[in-house]
This record gives sequence, structure tokens and C-alpha cells, in this order.
Amino acid sequence: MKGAEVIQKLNEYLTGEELIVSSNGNVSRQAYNFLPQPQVYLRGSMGLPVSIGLGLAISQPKKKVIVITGDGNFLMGLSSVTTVGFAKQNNLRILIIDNESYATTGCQETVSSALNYGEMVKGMGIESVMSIDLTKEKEMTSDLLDQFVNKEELQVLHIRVEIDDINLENIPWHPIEIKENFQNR
Ligand SMILES: Cc1ncc(C[n+]2csc(CCOP(=O)(O)OP(=O)(O)O)c2C)c(N)n1
Repeated sequence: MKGAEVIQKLNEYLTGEELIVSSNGNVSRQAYNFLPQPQVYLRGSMGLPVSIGLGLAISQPKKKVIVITGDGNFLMGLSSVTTVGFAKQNNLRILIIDNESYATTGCQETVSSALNYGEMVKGMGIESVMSIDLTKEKEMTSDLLDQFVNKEELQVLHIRVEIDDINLENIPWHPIEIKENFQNR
């Protein structure tokens, strides 16, 4: 299974009320194309989805905030995950789409294959961590996404996927429009 398919599957569990922050590059383009709009689609600003998601979750405590991030982005902003573990914001969830590469810029390898995401994130204080390797398993169990979206606790879902072979167009909104559209939703 590929990252784009995971994002399309996630859509089946959303109500449309969730606030979604997606990491720059392919992940944001997929979120723009496959999830309810408007959301926070990061452009250029690599490494920031988790810290922006945390800020949003703190400022909007009644809303569910879902961060969707590539592994390259997650690892670049890793120090912000320590703050997430400390803050224990129950309305925040982080979905890591791990294709072991910087796929957007030409599939250079990340260090993901050497990491144990579950242990790493638990060590940072996030107790609820689920992991699935969709390069081995054909189907994602529906329970996993159901729990991820609906259980009221801080969660990380780490999904290993194959590299996408679809190339979506850039998001047609300027970053200022992205901000304004999100603020006015
Ligand atoms: C600071 C910085 N370095 C590099 C880039 C170029 N860049 C844009 S997207 C991307 C890859 C992101 O990788 P990942 O989060 O794993 O997502 P994927 O592309 O695999 O979907 C890179 C290196 C950037 N925008 N900012």
C-alpha cells in the first residue's frame, strides 16, 4: 500500500470537523486532493507539521487535530515530539507516512529503516503508539484508523508504506490563501 491510499482510507473515518496539518511536498498535495478542505497544507516549511499541529491543538482544545507527516518531515522536527510527549494534548494525533525516503525530492533515503518508531516515541512520553508495515500486510485493519481518529487520547500511528508513483499537481493556493481559507472555515 502507498501513502496516497492510506490518506484516502483515512478519509472514510473523518467527520469533516477535524483540523488537519499536512507536511510539505507529496503529503500536503494528497491531503489537498483526498481530504475535506480547507486545511493547513504546509509548503516549503519542512520539519514543522508536528509543532504547528501541537500549537493548533492547544489553541483549539475542542477540535481534533490530525498531523499527517512524511518520515523525513517527522525526523527533521523530532525535537518537537518531545514537547508533544510532555504536553499530552489529548486532541492531537500524529500519522507518520513512512516511505523511508524523501520521495518528493527524488526518493533519497532517510534513516527510517534504522529506527524503531514505537520505542522512540514512547521514550518521548507518548504512550499510545500503533505501528503497521503496509509493505508486508496487504490491508490496513479498519480498527486501527477507527481508534486513531476516535479514541480520545494523544496518539501516534506509524505506517510504513511503499513509495507513491503518482505525482499530483502543486496546491493552487498561495500560502497566504492557505492561511486565510483555514482561518475562515
Ligand atoms: C529545510 C528544507 N529542506 C529541504 C526541503 C526540500 N524538500 C521538500 S519536500 C522534501 C521531502 C519530504 O520528505 P518526507 O517528509 O519524508 O515526505 P515524502 O516526500 O517522502 O512524501 C524535501 C527534502 C525543504 N522544503 N526544506
